[in-house]
Order: sequence, then structure tokens, then C-alpha cells
Amino acid sequence: MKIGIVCYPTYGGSGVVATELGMGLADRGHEVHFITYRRPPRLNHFHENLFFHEVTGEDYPLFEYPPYDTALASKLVDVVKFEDLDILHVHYAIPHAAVAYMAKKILLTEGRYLPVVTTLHGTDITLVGMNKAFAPVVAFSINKSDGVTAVSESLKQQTLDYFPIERDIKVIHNFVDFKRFKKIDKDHFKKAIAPDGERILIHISNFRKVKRIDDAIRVFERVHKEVPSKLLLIGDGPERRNMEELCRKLDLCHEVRFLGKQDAVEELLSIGDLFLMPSASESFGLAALEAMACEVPVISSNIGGLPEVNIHGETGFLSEVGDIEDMARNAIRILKDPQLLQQFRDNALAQAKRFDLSAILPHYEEYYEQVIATSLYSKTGID
Ligand code: GMT
Repeated sequence: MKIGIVCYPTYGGSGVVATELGMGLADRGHEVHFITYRRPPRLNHFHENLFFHEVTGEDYPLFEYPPYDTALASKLVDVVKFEDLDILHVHYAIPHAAVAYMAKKILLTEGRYLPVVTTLHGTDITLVGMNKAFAPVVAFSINKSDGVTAVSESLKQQTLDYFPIERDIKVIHNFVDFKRFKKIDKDHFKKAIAPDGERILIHISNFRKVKRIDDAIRVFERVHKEVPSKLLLIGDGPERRNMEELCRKLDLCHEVRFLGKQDAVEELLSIGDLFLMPSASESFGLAALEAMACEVPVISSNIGGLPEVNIHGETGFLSEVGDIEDMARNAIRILKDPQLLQQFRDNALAQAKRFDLSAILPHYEEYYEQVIATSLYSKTGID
């Protein structure tokens, strides 16, 4: 199959899932074309089946905001025609699903039908999508896609609850590539970060408010009083400065390390004892799944798709959003009991294996085939 993929080429979860999916499809013999404004970070090796088309717009003094949507739609029309793509898969509804619809309409004027699959990732529905500034276009473009997937049951339900959706949404959970995410021996890292054998807690995110990193730091503050420990904060974003100030205020600067954006997160996860994800909203929690694949149990909030990933009392614990006392209590309980910690590590790995790339990827292939067959037959979304 020849597949076009549109995504954000950033460290955000949707871009990561899109890139890993494209690379996995290429390994299985499909021809995959990424179409976006920058090469996605994980798309960093040559592969005979992988192609990248950069979207470039024209700068013009009139434009305060360069019209990316128009440039992307034009690029899509060009790539679909020239590369003769069978299907276009867009990740993150805003603006990609609407732009795909525009490209589809343009192609139709030339008698070319382009089936479009939209994958909903989370904030495109729960935070940004529900905003009145975007909602009508989000609902319209979901309804006009030939296929729509959501990364968790919870996200599917939220979409149906909030938007006037007239179509089916298929849940295909996110996945993890065990070729990369597995516990590896990084003892020298561990010695450098925790020289006296302290426990290592880890949080990874793009440092936005929704991640509630202050809760992670406050949970750590409580844990640290009872268990010798260190906290690694990985990633970067708008909340970084506030979080640095909070650590100074709590006098935790020697115990908390800000590592910024890291490519080889699996190496750091491999030295972790607990992963913290206290988010206010989380459609799936890919970073938690990647931690579990590296045998790290998860302390998370009980929100969105997290209960589909982190099993309470088995792979970690779930607490209500903002309940840092409960999160700290659960963390201390696991960290103080080496046997329990090992049991949770084993459970985390077993649960992560249910989301193995090789098990999830065929669901996308089947869905593409189904969408191509039904949409070419019925020409859904043509009106
Ligand atoms: O919020 C992020 O971390 C980035 C965001 C994105 O779309 O880039 O992540 C969302 O999609 C991820 C991949 O499907 C999910 O694992 C995250 O749970 C989801 N984030 C939220 O719902 C807040």
C-alpha cells in the first residue's frame, strides 16, 4: 500500500505515534510518505520505503500568520497525485483533518478519490478541540473523514459525548516498539544520578500545564522524606521555568534533575524505579506505556485513557487528579518493599506487551484496507 502520513513533527505523543506507525508500516513493506513542515525527530534513519516531503510556505509581508493550512493542502494534492497514494492518514484533528478534506475536494475536481483516515490523539478533542474557536471545524472534519480512530475507549467516548458525530469511531490503542523500549543495562547512569543507591523517580512530558508537573514534584517531596530518592524531569516546555522555581522554593534542587529533551529516553527509563504521570487529562499516556515496557511501574491520575494502560494495584496505582497525598502514599508503599516493587515491575512489563507494535499495527493495516474498500465503493464524504 502507498500511505501518506500527516503529523506534528514535534516531541508530542501524536507525532511520536505517527512516526513509529509509519516506520513500522515501512518495515512491513508499505511505501510511507510523511508530509509535514519538518522531519519528525524519530524519523532519523534511511529506509528504502520511507519518504519525507517538507511543507514550505511563501513568506509575504501581508501575512502576520503564514497560511500553513493552505501550503499543506497544496502539498498533499501534489504528493497524492505524483506518488499515487492509496490513502492518507492524518494524526491530530487540528488542522490536519480539515486540511485533508480540502485536499480531497481539490483532487475530486480531477476525478481522483482520496480516502482519508483521521486519528484523534487527545488534546485535539479534550482541550483544544472543545474550544469554540475550533469545535465546528473539528466536528465537521471528523464526520467527513472516511475512517476515524481514537487511541483509547475513553477518548472515543469523550468525542461522542461532546461533538455531534454521525459516524463510527474505531479504537486502536497506542503501541510500543519493544525493539527499542526494553530494560537495558545502564548502571553507570544509575551510579551517576543516584550514587548512594537512591530510588529513581521519572517524569517525562512536554511540560504543559495539563501535565501537572508541580504535582509530580510535590509527590516526590513527600516520597523523598521517607525514601532516599532522586527525581528526573525529562522534556521541556512552557512550565519548565515555574517548575525550576518550585524546586528552589522546596529546597529540592539537589534531588531533582531537569534533563531537558532527550532522544534516548529508554536508556533513562531503564534506571527508573517509578514513573509519575499526574496529568489533569490524558487520552492514553504513551510515556507511561514506554516506561512500563522498560519495567517501570506507574503512579498516575485516574483520568481519560490511563486506566486502560495502568492497572490499579498491579502495574502501579491510580489516584484522583490532584490527590498528591494518595499518590505519595502509593509510591512510598512500592518503593519501600523490594519484593512488591519487583512484582509491579513484572506486571508492568506483562501489561506493556499487550500493546506491542507487532500486535497493534495489523489493526491499522486492516482498517486501511476496509476504509479503502468501503470509501471507494460508496464515495463517503464526497458531498
Ligand atoms: O499531550 C501530549 O503529551 C501531546 C499529545 C499529542 O497529541 O501530541 O498527546 C496526546 O496523544 C498521545 C499519543 O496518542 C497520548 O498518549 C497522550 O495521552 C495525549 N495527551 C493528552 O491527552 C493530554
